[in-house]
Amino acid sequence: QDAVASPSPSVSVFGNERRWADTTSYNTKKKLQAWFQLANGDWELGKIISTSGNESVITSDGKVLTVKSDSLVPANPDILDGVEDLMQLSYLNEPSVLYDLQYRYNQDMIYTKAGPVLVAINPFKKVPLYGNDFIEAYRNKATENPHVYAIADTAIREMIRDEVNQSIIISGESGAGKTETAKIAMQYLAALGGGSGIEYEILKTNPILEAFGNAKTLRNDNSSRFGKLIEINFSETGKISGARIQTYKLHLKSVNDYKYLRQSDCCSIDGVDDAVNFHIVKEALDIVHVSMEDQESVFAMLSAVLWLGNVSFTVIDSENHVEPVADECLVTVAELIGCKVEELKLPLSTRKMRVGNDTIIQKLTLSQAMDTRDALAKSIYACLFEWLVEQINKSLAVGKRRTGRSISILDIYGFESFERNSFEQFCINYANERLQQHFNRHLFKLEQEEYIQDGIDWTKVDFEDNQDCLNLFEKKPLGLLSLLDEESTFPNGTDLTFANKLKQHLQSNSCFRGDRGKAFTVSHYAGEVTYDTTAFLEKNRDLLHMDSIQLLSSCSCHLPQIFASNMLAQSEKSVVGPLHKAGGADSQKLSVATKFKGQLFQLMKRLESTTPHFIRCIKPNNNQSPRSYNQGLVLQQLRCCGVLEVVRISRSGFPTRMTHQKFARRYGFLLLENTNSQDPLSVSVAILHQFGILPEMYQVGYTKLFFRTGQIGMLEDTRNRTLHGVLRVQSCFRGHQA
Ligand code: AOV
Ligand code: MG
Repeated sequence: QDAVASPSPSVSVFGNERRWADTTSYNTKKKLQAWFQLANGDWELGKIISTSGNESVITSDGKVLTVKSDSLVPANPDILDGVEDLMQLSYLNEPSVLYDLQYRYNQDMIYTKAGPVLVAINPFKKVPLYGNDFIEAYRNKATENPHVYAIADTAIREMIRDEVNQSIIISGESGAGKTETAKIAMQYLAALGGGSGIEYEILKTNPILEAFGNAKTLRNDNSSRFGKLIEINFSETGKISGARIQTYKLHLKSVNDYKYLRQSDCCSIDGVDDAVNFHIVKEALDIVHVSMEDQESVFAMLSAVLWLGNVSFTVIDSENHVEPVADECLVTVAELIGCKVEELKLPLSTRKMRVGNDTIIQKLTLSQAMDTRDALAKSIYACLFEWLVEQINKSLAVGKRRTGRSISILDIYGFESFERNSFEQFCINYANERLQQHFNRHLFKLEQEEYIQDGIDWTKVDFEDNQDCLNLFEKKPLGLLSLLDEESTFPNGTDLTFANKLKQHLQSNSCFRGDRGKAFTVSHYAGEVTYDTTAFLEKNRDLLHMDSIQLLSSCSCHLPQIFASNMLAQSEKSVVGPLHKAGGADSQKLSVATKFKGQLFQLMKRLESTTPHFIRCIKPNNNQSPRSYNQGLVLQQLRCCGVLEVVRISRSGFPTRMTHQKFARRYGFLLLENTNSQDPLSVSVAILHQFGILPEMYQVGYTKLFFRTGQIGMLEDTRNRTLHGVLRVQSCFRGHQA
């Protein structure tokens, strides 16, 4: 069962509408099946009855239609219905891929391979694919159906075999099933590497973090606004020895969340929601061994954040300067964080500024005071979250020795494109652009380089390199991020001046287009996205001031103190200019976008030292309903994650490779006739001949043999059967001796 199909497809780009198409000449004379497009964009299957000129008559569902011949897209023969790897399709085009996935999805086969990538379609219902029996089947290689378990299994095996750390990178839209998929992968790793008990704790970290994330954002589920990397450590014997969680939080929770909180229940939030939160989070904290005392502090901080949101202000002079109202809210916050009411009032109504050698105290206007209050609430919450993650990590770091290997699972938000795209989408899409490059580099560049290095004749297949787009973001001083930071520090900078600056400097970049007013468009690998710069500057500025940090550091409770020293450490690290600029802000801190970029680079550095395995989660409909498959929605996601390109590249190459030595050693004993030579290459060639592997199915490089998909499987089968036969004979023999 080989995936190499003929005729081989070629690629053409028809703009965004049909980024990918199979231009294989299509013989319409035969009564073949073909896809034609309905007015709503969906593809439907038809049979060609006749063709004259450039029009074809087709039947579909009992109807007879006339369509333009060149709008028809070839469909695969029925025998290829529901193939488990898209590489096996003879005609590789969008409708065929959509159909294959749908065919499988309708039979609860939610997993399909796209070459090296696993596509997972959210079933939105329980599917009978998990649990111990399935785990056993994948562990014993009793099944080859695509599955998260199979990916996890490969990761473990490659970790042990190659002694290289592994990563499983899971991406997709909100609700596509990333977190579920991560849990399923962890389930498998825990089953195979379990024994120490630590695996149960690891499995529980997800609900802990999610419960905590939800606890804060209430009805607005923002839990995946942070990327999450779970690193599971294995000992030399392949047992789980510990784990580490790292979050890449965007710090992007919008101020609206807080307003929403305030509006919903006002001061009564405290009692109601804390009761619910208390139960969920308490259980979680017990599991990660957070002491009772610390637990109380955690809830005190959570309450402080909620109460802080309710602090109101009153105008105190003719210049609109304000002071916080000393009501129940303010008093409670002061009590919870451990300071005097007056001490809390100060940073919420004034700001210390250095001018030359003098310190002046500036009074805040209402909007400044509200921003300061929200920034403080946000920071306390972010610090609390980070602190919690740290506690979890301490609890999971059982075997501190970092001798073994690890498998990291990355659950990260996928590419986003909405009607209106703001700063959040800007950051998320930038991150995905980086991840896409990692993906490209791994699958394509490394692949090609290896062929070339080994002297293989392999016509280069072009792939969409997104380096230009990354340059658009990262170039200094004239890139999107640099210009954003620059404009954010200008006192007179506005969203409009920012947009104008972009148009002025970036118009020549092919990935950039300035639009009318405050908008601009970026050509991402996944398509064009138009961003609205409204609130970009505000969201990019880190609004937390020194005064607030100082307040926290002087509090009598220990958590605020820890938070303050963490914030100080962060801002010291990130000071770009002199700490106190004359006439400028009280301290210079890194912008949100720059911090984000720093974290992203750290993440990429970690990932680059691993062998990646990719899982793309797809949401088949927007209603979370089972059995509903929206072609347009699925197609858009497939394009976003480059699934089609991957298949095309993979099946035109030689994905399996092995050194001459290893090949000779692994299969040499299967030779029926002894070769005269001990030379690995001669032995290898003899093996290839004996098994009748066709010349077009492999290539001999300087150091390695390269195979088309499916070829090595047959050799492995023979090897396993032979080995097992030998073992059986041996054990029989031993039995007789006893
Ligand atoms: P996400 O992680 O991708 O979204 P989740 O993993 O939380 O999405 O999945 C959303 C919901 O889809 C889950 O609560 C399940 O009901 C369902 N689901 C996903 N995968 C499966 C599966 N394999 N089997 C059964 N049900 C599934 V987000 O964190 O919002 O970005 O915000
Ligand atoms: Mg999630």
